[in-house]
Amino acid sequence: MTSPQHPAATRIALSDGGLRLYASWFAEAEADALFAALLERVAWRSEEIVLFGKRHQTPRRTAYYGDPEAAYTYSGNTWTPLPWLPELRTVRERIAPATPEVEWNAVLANLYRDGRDSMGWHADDEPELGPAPWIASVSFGAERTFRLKRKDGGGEPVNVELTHGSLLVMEPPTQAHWVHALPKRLRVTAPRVNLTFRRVGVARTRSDA
Ligand SMILES: O=C(O)CCC(=O)C(=O)O
Ligand SMILES: [Mn+2]
Repeated sequence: MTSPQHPAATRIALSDGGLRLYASWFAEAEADALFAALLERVAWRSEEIVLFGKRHQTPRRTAYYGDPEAAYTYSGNTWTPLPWLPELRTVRERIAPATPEVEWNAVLANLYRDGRDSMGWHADDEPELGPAPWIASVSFGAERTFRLKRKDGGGEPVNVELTHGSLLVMEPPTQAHWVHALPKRLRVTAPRVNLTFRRVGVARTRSDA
């Protein structure tokens, strides 16, 4: 249950899925402090992916934290989780009331240094996340547009502005039917940190634990 001091979710209904957006889940001062700490303390690194046999640096910095069992493979890389930082534990605890359906055991942190950094179209549908993944996405820093479009090309794309201190929950079966991306925004000169909380492994939600 959402406690009374938290803002209500804006529900964004999708065909075959749904989003809950809490624009100010974190109050300004708390968001500022977490943003500063994460910028400094996360072990940001540049990731290399292989696409059609060619190596590329992804246009952002990333780091993966979680419980030891939450090893994760995507884009051909296996991610061994780093042990939780206190700030990441704090964020996990703070979002728990908004996502009673899931016990998060991992988080992928992304740093977009400025508007030239981005993330291409994809779904968070790796086998490790199970058939019906929930995703909770927390944003700090520069406001950026998060875009979704249906995998089958139907309907209109959906844009969601992700502000400092916001929480976006993607409900199942969104990942099965939609892809999402964070496009470049060349006017943006400030950094943004995004944390996507995931449940990696066998018992994925409280109901099937
Ligand atoms: O930065 C964002 O808002 C999106 C991140 C994302 O889609 C991911 O980490 O899988
Ligand atoms: Mn994603």
